[in-house]
This record gives sequence, C-alpha cells and structure tokens, in this order.
Amino acid sequence: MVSRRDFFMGAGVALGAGMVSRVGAASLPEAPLMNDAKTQPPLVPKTGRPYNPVVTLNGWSLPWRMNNGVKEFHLIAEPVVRELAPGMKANMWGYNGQSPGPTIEVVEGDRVRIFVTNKLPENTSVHWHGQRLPNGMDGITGLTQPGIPPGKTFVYEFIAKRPGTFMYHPHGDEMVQLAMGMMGFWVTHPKNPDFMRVDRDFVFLLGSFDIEPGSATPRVNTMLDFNLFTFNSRVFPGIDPMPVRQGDRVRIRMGNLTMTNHPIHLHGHEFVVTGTDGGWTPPASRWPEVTVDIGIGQMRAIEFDATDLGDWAFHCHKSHHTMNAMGHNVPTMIGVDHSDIAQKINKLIPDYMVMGERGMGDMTEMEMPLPDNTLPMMGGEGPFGSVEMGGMFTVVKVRKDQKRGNYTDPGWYKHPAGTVAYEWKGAVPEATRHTSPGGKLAEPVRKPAETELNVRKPGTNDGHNGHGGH
Ligand SMILES: [Cu+2]
Repeated sequence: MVSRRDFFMGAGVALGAGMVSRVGAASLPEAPLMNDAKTQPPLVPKTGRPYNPVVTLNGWSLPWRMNNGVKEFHLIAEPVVRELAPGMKANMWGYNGQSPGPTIEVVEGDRVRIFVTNKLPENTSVHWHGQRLPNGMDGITGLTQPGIPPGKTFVYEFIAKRPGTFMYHPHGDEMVQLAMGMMGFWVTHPKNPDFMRVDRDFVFLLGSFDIEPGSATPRVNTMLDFNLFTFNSRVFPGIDPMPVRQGDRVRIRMGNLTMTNHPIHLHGHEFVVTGTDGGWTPPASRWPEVTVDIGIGQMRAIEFDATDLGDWAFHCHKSHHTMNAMGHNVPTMIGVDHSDIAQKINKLIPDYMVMGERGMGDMTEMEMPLPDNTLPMMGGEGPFGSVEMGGMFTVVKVRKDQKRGNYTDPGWYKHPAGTVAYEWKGAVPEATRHTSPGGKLAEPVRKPAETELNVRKPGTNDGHNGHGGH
C-alpha cells in the first residue's frame, strides 16, 4: 500500500501547476489529473533508470511509482473538457483530465505495468501502438482481450523492449473514441542516455475534430470531413511555441492519429528524419528536408541544429489545416431570408446560437459575428498584426539567451535593424507586357461567365466544406 505522500516521494515528482492528485484504491497507483492545457516542464526522473525527458507540447508526462522494480502507471479513460485555444472549450474523451492523455516515458528494458480505469459510458481498451509485447497485451477489443467495461480497471504489463517513439489509443469503437480525442504519446528512452542525445525533445500528436461552430462536442459520425486540425488537441493561436537556445540540437516527434496525411513544414532550417514508427533511422539513410509528410497512423522524429535566431513558423502545409472551423452549413445561410432561420439551424444543430434580432441577410461572411465558443477561422496576433493562421501552426523560437531547460515563451523576436522586409518608397515603373510572336499584345484571357458559377468547394475527402462560403 502506498500513500499519496509516498507515491510522490517515490516518483520524485512534485505536483506541478495544475496537477491534482487523486487517491485510487489502496493497491492502485495514483492517477494524477491535469486540469491545465499549458505545456508542462519536463518530468525529470528521480527513480528508475535515468533518461533525458521530453516536453509534450500543451501537455504533460504521467508520474509513476516503482513497485518491486516495476514501473507502474495509472490511466483513467474519462470525459474531459479540453480548451482548444482561449475562447473555445470542447467536451471530449481523454485520459487523466486532458485530451490527449499524458505522455508515458519509460526506458528500454523497463518492466511496465499500466492500470487502465474506464470511466467512459462504453467499453474501451488501450492499444500500445508500435510496441513489441505479448499478444494478449496488444489491447484489441474482442481479438486479444474483452473490452474494459465502464467502471472496471484492467492491467497491462510488458517489457518496453525497443527504444523509440510510440502512441497509445483505444482499439474498439475507434471511430468514436478517436473522434472524441482518446490518444496519447509514449516514449521509450534508450538505456544509454547519451545515445542520440539532444538538447530539446518535443512531442505531440496530430489530431482532427469536427466541432460545429457554436457547439462544444465533436461529431462522432464524421469519417473524413473534419473542421479542426490540432497539435495535441490545440489550435493556433492556442498552441504554445517551441522555445530553443541558439545552437541547440532539437528533436520534434509527432504521431498522426487523424484520417489524413500532414506535410509538416519547418521554416529557416533543414532537418533530417531520425526516427520512424519502427525505430531510429540509420544515419546513412537520412537526407535533408524542410517538410516531412506524416501518414495516417505514422510517427516521425525530426532533428535539426537551431542555428538561426528568429521566430520560425512550424505548420502543416495543407492550407485548410491552418484554419479553424467554419460551419458546414453556416455560410450557405448567408443571404437567405432569415425569418425562420434560427428554427432551421436549430433543427440541424441543436445547441446552435439563436441569431435573435440581428439577422444575417445584410452581413458579409467576414462580418458575421461568431457564435459562442467558436474561434476565428484565422487569427493570432503577431508583432506585425494578425498572423492569419489557425489549426496546425506554431512557432519555433530560436534565442541566444534561452536558458537550458527553460521552456517559457521568450516573447516575439526582435529583428535587428535592416533585416525585415520593407516597403519600397521610390517610383514604380510601369510593368512591361509580354507580346505574342507576331508582335501583337497578347489577348487577355476571358473565362466564360458560367465557370464562375461552377466553382466547386474543396473536396470532401479530407478537407472541410464551406470555408469560402461562395
Ligand atoms: Cu495537415
């Protein structure tokens, strides 16, 4: 039996800001709860084998207890309220108070025992994505175990054989449970802490949700047409920056639990892919990149030397993944006789706003007031105005004076004089025109008028409809 105090003494972990302890049954390890969506400082190990901890973007790592040489964790699958960005909270499912759940960090060779308590209204299971383990620990409802019924606790136990980057998520009613945010990161550190040592090691999961503007609960029957694209269930401007010190070797590990691929792009530096789903890549197999495509269900670790000072954008290169939600139905309402519109919308979306006296007929799309609990499509104030981004977008902040181990936001980069793009104040000469081979000015291309009427909205196979509202 381990008391609360003993547990935290044993784990050597002080409860950080926003962390709340919950005492489980006497024989169970603690199941700490996080009620804060901010990036938490690295969890430095005080028991077990030493390792260099990771930092989970807008997340945290789960404390453990050592029990006769076994590293014991306690996950609680439960409904949570996750702030996607200031101004928007979502009713989701996750683990220990947040979606995604806490990152689990262990060391190659550790014997790991994970207690999973199900506080959801339906069966669940946890699949340890990418691990080598006994088949019966693989967490596949119906295939390798019965589902964990509501109110019950199951135990998983295996040796973390292979160092690398992993994820965990339910396997059984996955479409619903992933759509609701059930996922987490797992890192198995190498036995030798100097193996591929880096100065900063960030981790996060790529997620996607379909939350109608004005509502707070993801739609769980959505298959492909999501409208919010997240780093660790956060959207820009709610995603924390990644502060690093100039000269740092930086690793960023990402796992994709969405239903589409994400070409993730870093500005100002080249990186190499040092890790995949199957482990570390052999050095001779690496080549420089500035974008890495992360397929569905895949994990990638990238590494670079942070040589250049500045605020470097880091984002998905699908432009509609760096925007926040527009409703599937909202834009098409614009210009419609609004006398019965509230009634119509309420039929489609039960918890949608009622527009009241304001009406919609004479409003342009951009002036339309946002429903409650809805983020602007593109926003985020930068030092030069609106960044005009949302979704999967953040900033790697390279600073000369960022202290080792300090992950606090250093603020915006102060560009040295003469190093920012500037307005040309002189005369602008008339543009020269191309001529056709015959010496005549080329005819301007005129499109038939009906082309404009046939403009199609973005496809429905991975994007979201209705961005343009045309
Ligand atoms: Cu994307």
